Amino acid sequence: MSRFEKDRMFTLLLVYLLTLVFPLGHASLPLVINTWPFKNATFTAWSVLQSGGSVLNAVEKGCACCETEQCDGTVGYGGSPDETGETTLDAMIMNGDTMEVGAVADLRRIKNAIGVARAVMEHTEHTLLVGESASVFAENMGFIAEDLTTNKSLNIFSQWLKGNCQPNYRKCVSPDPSEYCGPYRPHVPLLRTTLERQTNIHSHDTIGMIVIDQNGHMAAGTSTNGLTHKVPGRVGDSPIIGAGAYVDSSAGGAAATGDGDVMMRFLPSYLAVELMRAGADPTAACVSAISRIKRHHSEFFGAIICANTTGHYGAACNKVPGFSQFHFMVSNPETNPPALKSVDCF
Ligand code: SD4
Repeated sequence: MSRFEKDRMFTLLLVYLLTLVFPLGHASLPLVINTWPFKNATFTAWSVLQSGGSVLNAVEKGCACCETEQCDGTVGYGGSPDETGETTLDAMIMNGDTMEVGAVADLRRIKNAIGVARAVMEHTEHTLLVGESASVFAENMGFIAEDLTTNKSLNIFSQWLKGNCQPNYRKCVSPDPSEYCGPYRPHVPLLRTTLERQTNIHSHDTIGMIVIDQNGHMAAGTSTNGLTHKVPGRVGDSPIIGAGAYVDSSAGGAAATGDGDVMMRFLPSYLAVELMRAGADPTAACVSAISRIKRHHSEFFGAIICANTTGHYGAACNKVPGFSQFHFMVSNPETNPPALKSVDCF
C-alpha cells in the first residue's frame, strides 16, 4: 500500500471515529458559527439576523465587533506589530449566493477592515485590494484613517527590539536572524538549516465566521491582524479566497485559523466546502482539510470550522504542544445565548 493510500485510509478511519465520538451539531437554522470563544461577535451576528438583517450584514457586523473589541489582541488595531512596529489588517467577506468576494490585505491606518472588504465587493469589480492603495481606497470610500498603534503594540515591538528581534520569520539571510536584527541580505549556504517555524499559538486568533439564514442564504468572512513580528508586506491566509474562508450556499461554508503561511498553500476552506458538496458531513470535511495539511506539515498550528446547507456544523484542529482543544462559538435556535463548543485536536 502506498503512503498516500495509507494516509487516506487513516483519514477515513479517523473521520469515522471522530463522528462517533463527536456527533454532529444538530441541524437547525439560522446558524452563526465562528472561530474561537469570541462570543460578542457571535451575539452581534445573531442579533443582526434576528432583526431581519442579511447574512452579509451579520458576518460584517459580527467580525467588526471583534475589530472594535480587539478580540484577543489578534483582530483589529493595536495587535501583531510587524518588524517595523506597524499593525496591518487582513479581511475578507464572501456572498455564498452570488460567489462575490471582497478582500483587503496589508491594510494600513483603517480599523474596520471587514467594512473595507465589503466596500471592495460592493463598489469595485475587483476581489482583493492590498497595502497602501487599499487604504487610499478606504479613505475615498469614507473610512477614517487613524493610527493603529497602541501602547500595547508599541510595548510588544520595543520588547522585541530589545530581545534582538526574536522571534522573527527570516531564513537564509545574513546576519543570522536567530541572533540578530536586520537589515538582512540573502545568504547561501543556509544559516538556519534547522529552522522551525516560530509558531506562537498565542499570537494567532483570527475571527472566521459563517452565517446561514432561515432560507439557506450563506455568507462567510474573516478579520485578523496576522502574525506578530511578521515581515512588512506579509499577507496571511485570511483574505485569500478558499484559504481563510469559502462559502457556497449550494454546498456549505468553512473558515480557517492558524498558521496562514502554511495553511494558505492547501486552500483548506475550499477543500472542506467541496467535500461537503460531495456529501461529506461537516466534521469529516473539516478533518480531511486539516489532514491534508498535516501530511506535509505535521507540526502546523491550525483549525477549521465547517457548516453545511442544513445547518449541521463541525470543526477540527491539528494537535501540537500547547494546543489540544479548539474552541468555537455557535448560535442557532437551540442555543440561547450563543454556545461555546470545543473539539479535541487530532
Ligand atoms: C494569519 N491565519 O494571518 C492568520 C492568523 C490566525 O489564528 O489565524 N490566527 O496567518
